[in-house]
Formats: sequence, C-alpha cells, structure tokens
Amino acid sequence: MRRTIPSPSFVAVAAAVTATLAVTLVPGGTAVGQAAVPSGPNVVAFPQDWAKGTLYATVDRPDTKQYREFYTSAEALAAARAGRPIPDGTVITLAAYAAQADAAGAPLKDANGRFLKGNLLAVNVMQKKAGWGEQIPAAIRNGDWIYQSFTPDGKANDKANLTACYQCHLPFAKDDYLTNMAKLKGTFPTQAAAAAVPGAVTIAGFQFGPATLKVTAGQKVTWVNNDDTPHQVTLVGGDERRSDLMLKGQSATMQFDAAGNIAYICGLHPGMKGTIEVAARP
Ligand code: HEC
Ligand SMILES: [Cu+2]
Repeated sequence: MRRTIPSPSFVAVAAAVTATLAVTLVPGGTAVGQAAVPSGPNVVAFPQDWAKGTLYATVDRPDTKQYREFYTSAEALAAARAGRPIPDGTVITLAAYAAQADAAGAPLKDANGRFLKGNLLAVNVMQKKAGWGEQIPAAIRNGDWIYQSFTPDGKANDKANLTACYQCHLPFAKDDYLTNMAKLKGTFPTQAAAAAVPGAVTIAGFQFGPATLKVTAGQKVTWVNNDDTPHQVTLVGGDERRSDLMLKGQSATMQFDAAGNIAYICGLHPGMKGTIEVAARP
C-alpha cells in the first residue's frame, strides 16, 4: 500500500517567525550573542496524518530516555535513497515517546535490546519550502528547512527552543541537514569506531569512557565520538573551553597545563559528565 502524508495547509503566520537577534543561552549555559528564532507558531502546520506516512527509522535515546519514530512521504524516501534532492514541501516528523521504564527509572528493553514505546511526548517537525530559509538568521539557517515542535495534541509548543533545532542540525549541512534520512543513501559519516588510545576518552552510548581520566600537566587529551549523535566537550567551572561539535568518528583535543580536577559535560547533552584529573609535573 502506498502511504503518503498529504501536504499540510500552510498557516499564514510567517510574521511570527521574523528572525530576531538576541542573547541566547546555548546548551551548557554560556550566554553568547547569537541569532535566535522565536518559539511559537510558524509556517510549519501540524502534520495531522503524520502516523500515516512511511516509518523509516526508530532511535533509542539513552540520554533522554526516549524512543523515537521518524516518518516522511514515500516520495521523499525515494529521493533520499536515490541520492536526489529532497522534494520541495517535504515534511519529516519525529515522534518522541517516553521509553517505558522500571521502578528505578531505567528504560525497559525488548528481546532485541531496544526501548519500549511509552507515552507520546512531542511531535517535532522539519519542513522545507523554497524561500522559507530567508526567515532564519543566516548564521544558523538550515537551507530552506523550518523547524517546529508540537505537543501531542497538535499545538505549537511555545516553550520549545527552536534556535537549538537549527544549531544542532547545522553540522549536517552537506546532507541537506538530515541525519537518519541521509543514512539511507549511505553518505552519513560512519567511520569505523576508533580504537582506545592512551590519553583518549571515547564517547559511546552517551557516556565518556573513562569517566575520569588522569593526565599530567602539559599533556593533551583527545575525545573521540563513536555515537551517531553529535557531542561537544564543554568544560565547566573556571576554564570554559568548548570543543567543536564532533560527529561520528570525529575527535577533539585540548591541552591541560595546570594541575587540578577539570569537570566537563557535553554541551548538547548536559547529563553527560566527565572529569580530567591533571597531576602536577613531577
Ligand atoms: C541536541 C541536538 C539536536 C537538537 C537540539 C535537535 N535535533 Fe533533530 N536530530 C538530532 C539528531 C542527532 C537526530 C538523529 C536522530 C536522533 O538522535 O534522534 C535528529 C533528527 C531529527 C529529525 C529527523 C531527520 C532525519 O534525517 O531523519 C527531525 C525531523 C528533527 N531532528 C527535528 C528537530 C526539531 C524540530 C528540533 C527542535 C525542536 C530538533 N530536531 C532539535 C539532533 C538534534
Ligand atoms: Cu552529547
């Protein structure tokens, strides 16, 4: 059976999306002058029949204890598989569900080790239409894609941080800002997992390993991301250095010259925590 999402009616509220320049809190909490996108209703209408589209991927997210389903039209999937541009008007829907959890809050898993679907939490949508990108500040624009986050009953969530949608998808520019869908044509960066190296921290399954690394002052530390999800090393307390976003297979390096314990988090997933113990030079 051929199942597609009918093109949604476009609500003429483009004015509400007018880009503004403001001081924004980026994940990790550092205030920086940055282009911001206001939350609330915009040109993306709730895709009423999203669940009738084609389900093309599911993702378990241990960091947020969510189970996610991804839907789009048959036309868009055919284009992605063939490596053709994603058609104008395409709607991609991310249905975020709470993972079912045990009494201690740990996600339950099925026979394949995958999360089990709980309550629907949010319906996140990206849609592209020629010219729409002009509504978004150039620094964070994602081509002609516009993002929106809806509550399960179909209302635009006016507390959603839409600026973060653009910032986080920006590193995927060469794949038309797509992640799972880009994988369908096999161009997603999937370098082999790097072998553990002394002085290196491996990021896998939303964890820094080892969580505590001991080095000597003057030494460099390298982080290697083995997750499909991007991560970003962000030092906290005093030294506020922040690495570039690391996609799968990418690494970042920082040098530590002073003795002491350096705490850090992931700038995108602040629940991820690690420590570098820097010993004085002998
Ligand atoms: C922390 C970084 C981050 C933020 C913020 C973010 N995304 Fe994403 N997005 C991802 C990643 C990584 C994926 C791949 C699947 C996953 O991990 O859930 C993704 C996948 C998607 C997809 C499916 C794309 C595909 O190729 O399959 C949609 C749609 C989407 N996000 C919409 C949104 C919307 C709407 C927002 C803002 C409300 C948003 N995203 C915010 C990182 C982010
Ligand atoms: Cu992270």
